Amino acid sequence: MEIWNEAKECMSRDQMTQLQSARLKKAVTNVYHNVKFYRQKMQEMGLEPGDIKGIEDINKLPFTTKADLRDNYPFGLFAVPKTEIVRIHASSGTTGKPTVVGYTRKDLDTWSECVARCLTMAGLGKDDIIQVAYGYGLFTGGLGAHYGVENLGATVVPMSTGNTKKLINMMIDFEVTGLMCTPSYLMHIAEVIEEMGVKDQIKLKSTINGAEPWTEAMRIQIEDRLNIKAFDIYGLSELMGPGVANDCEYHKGMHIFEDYFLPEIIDPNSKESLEDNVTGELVLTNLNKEGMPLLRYRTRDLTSISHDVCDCGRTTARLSRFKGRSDDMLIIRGVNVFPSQIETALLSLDETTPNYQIIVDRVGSLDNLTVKVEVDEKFFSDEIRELEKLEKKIAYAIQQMIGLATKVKLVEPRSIERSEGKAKRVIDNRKFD
Ligand code: DLL
Repeated sequence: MEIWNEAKECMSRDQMTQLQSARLKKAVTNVYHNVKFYRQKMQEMGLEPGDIKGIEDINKLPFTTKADLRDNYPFGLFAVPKTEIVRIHASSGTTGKPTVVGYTRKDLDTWSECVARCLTMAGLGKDDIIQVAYGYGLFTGGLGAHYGVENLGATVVPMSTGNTKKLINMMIDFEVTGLMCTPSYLMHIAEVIEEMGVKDQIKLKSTINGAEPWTEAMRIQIEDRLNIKAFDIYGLSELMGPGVANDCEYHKGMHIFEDYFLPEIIDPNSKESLEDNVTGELVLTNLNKEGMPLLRYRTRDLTSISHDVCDCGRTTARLSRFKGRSDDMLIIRGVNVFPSQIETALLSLDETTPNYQIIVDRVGSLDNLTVKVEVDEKFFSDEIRELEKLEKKIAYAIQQMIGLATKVKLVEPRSIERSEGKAKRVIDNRKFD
């Protein structure tokens, strides 16, 4: 379906349901016959492919988890002979074996179509010059974005990460209009543009940023800072890579490409489906992947879904801004805290920057939360009393947001390490046995 050209997915809900049901039935038959792991799981559940009549039967099917990918390392979940696989990506988690994904040529075409749709949503087209500053390599960000730009017919500048000044100089010389990188790297690029004093030479129109959680406040701040439009892109290597969903110019959630990915939101504990607009864990099923199709993959990402038609006219379902991952959630003195809540509190104040780090320590049996945040140099030349006043003000804003007393430590600009990929926001020094 070549629908990204006009940038409006105008299928009715009925048409979409029909398409998804037909694709789901095919996908289930395919994995039953070609992936031992799914055949065994379905047999254990007394399920046959014919029992799945449409998407209304989705919750009869087994879930897939990251542990299943690791247990079947490296190629155990491939549904085609290895000779059909033309590319492999892998992500190295913090523990255990990496998770490996394989793509057929058709999978790569689908992927580049999805990324092209995202770029169209961000107002970019054939005439644009787009820098890709996600890492190239086993990470899906660089190459995934790259082929999407080429599929759109725009010009790709494959920067990868590593040299921010060179990126900015090329941005000026090539009159670059689009940039794809993580939101935290975009903040750093903005900082360096300001330091170099070249903001008025930049022709950038849109940036497409994802691979890590970021808040709406941060998106707006960066738009103002660089005078651009910034868009949120979601994806994960297990299902494909970047380009599963992207927000449009209304920024009221990310449109998910439902013709390729069937979304569900579940309660992570009871595993029951949740209604529209209720936050839970996103579960995704690949509807037409050949290389490594996954059924009901538990992403651990927390969001909600809406099926209302968007102001832009697109009829695809929308995922609300990600709250974080269930495994990023900190439990501090029994209270659930997400880094994104702290970011929202920090960005509600004029004095702070989005450069922060959250440190959790355990003293005796008590957990302590410290938020290190960079503030303008001028606060350090002021009286110490002023600095303490500001720390209290920030601590109060955070407490209002998370309901917990927090220690705030103000630090000088540039003292928190910058990231060119996914930022490390949390340092948890507690030992869990
Ligand atoms: O991060 C793919 C990607 C590359 C997406 C470039 C967007 C842009 P993984 O390394 O497998 O793949 O990490 C996937 O990153 O499950 C989320 O937890 C998180 N994530 C990705 N996009 C967003 C986003 C790539 N827009 C994991 N907002 C996912 C919040 C995101 N979290």
